[in-house]
Amino acid sequence: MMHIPSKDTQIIDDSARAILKTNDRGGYTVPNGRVYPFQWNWDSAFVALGFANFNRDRAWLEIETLFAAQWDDGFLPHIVFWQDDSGYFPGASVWDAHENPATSGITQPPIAASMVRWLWDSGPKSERETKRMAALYPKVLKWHRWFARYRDPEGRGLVVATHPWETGRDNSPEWDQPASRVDISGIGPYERRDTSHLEPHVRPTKLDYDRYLAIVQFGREHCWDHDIIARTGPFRVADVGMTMILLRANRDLLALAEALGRRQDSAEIKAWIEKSRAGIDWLWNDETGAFCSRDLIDGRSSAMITSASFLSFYAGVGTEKQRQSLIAHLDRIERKINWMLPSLDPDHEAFDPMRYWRGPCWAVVTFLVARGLLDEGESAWAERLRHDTAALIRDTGFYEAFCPISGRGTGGDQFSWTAAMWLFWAG
Ligand code: 9WN
Repeated sequence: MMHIPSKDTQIIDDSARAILKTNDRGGYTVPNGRVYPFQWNWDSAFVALGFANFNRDRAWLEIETLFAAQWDDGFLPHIVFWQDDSGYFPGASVWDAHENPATSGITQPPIAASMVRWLWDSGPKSERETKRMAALYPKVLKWHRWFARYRDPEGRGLVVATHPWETGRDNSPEWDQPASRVDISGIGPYERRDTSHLEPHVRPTKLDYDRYLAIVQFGREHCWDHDIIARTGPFRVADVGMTMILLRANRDLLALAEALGRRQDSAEIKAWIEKSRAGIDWLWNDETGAFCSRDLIDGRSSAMITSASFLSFYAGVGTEKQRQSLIAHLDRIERKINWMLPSLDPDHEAFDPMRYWRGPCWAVVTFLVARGLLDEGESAWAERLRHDTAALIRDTGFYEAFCPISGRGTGGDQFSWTAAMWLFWAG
């Protein structure tokens, strides 16, 4: 366990930098050396912001290395297996997706564009950095084109997740119902590695894993043909988190396109933004009073308030009435727990404060929500979220996530993106 000897900010800053250096594998950073020994897509994007605090070159390199694994059609995988490591399951051979480098066959929340913009905006805008931004720009655009081409089969302006792992919120109760129709009868025996590093009660269940693997099997059987997967796969959900994140990322990409004078691209990106703005209301659940994910197979809303529901502020969407309803939910939730922002509404029956995405607070999502609240004029709420995240890290350490009631750490420790969030925002 990471022991923080003093509450002195300088010492915590040093610890955060030390974590990023320790988890640096030369060009990319592992989320946690034991539990996640490869490069993860959205982790790396967040980690770049942490590196920017003390090594801007290294910050750019993190995202450049991630895009070095981009497929020819623009797809950006959720894991890049730069080297072998038997400490994680499912490894490269289970995915059987891409040879060199070996990757998974699914993607993750597209925040890279936003991180590239942050990186560039917060820097000297020197010739060197502008060149790096300009070199990344077409790759990010290509990824977003991939989303437009493959991940909106109904043309709604929303992002369809084809695997719970794509959402980054793996075992959110939002996926329980949509994943229940996944046929797990063909799953043979397998050995999980996560539960040998961490206590099983903080991880997804065996049933969750059976379903995760069955969906991987489907992708593999269809040679990772993303068109077929998004149209006929066993799990197809319009994810409120990925949708809001892509909408914001497109706004950030547009700012980069304009800075680079890419007129034609700007028109294309603006059209995506408009489509999403118009389509997003389909995710609004009037009874729940929140934006919720929706199962594309049966059209049902999850009717659940998760931390991702509040990303509408980050995306810059929602009517005044919708925003007020969400703020009222924050007021209610805040009275039920001690630290914001839990990943699930504590009043929901599935709330489980230590189990992964079913309750714990995750610094990265809290950061995005806080950023959105700040942008939308809710500065007191933004500061509350920052303050709570800082307190959790200060008192407990750099855990993967935190219990919103006791403040205890859950998941892996010495976690890269938690360290990055301290350096960039909370600390
Ligand atoms: C599967 C690396 C990743 C995060 C995800 C988080 C967890 C992986 C796992 O770890 O997912 O991708 O094996 O549990 O849910 O958000 O990117 O930190």
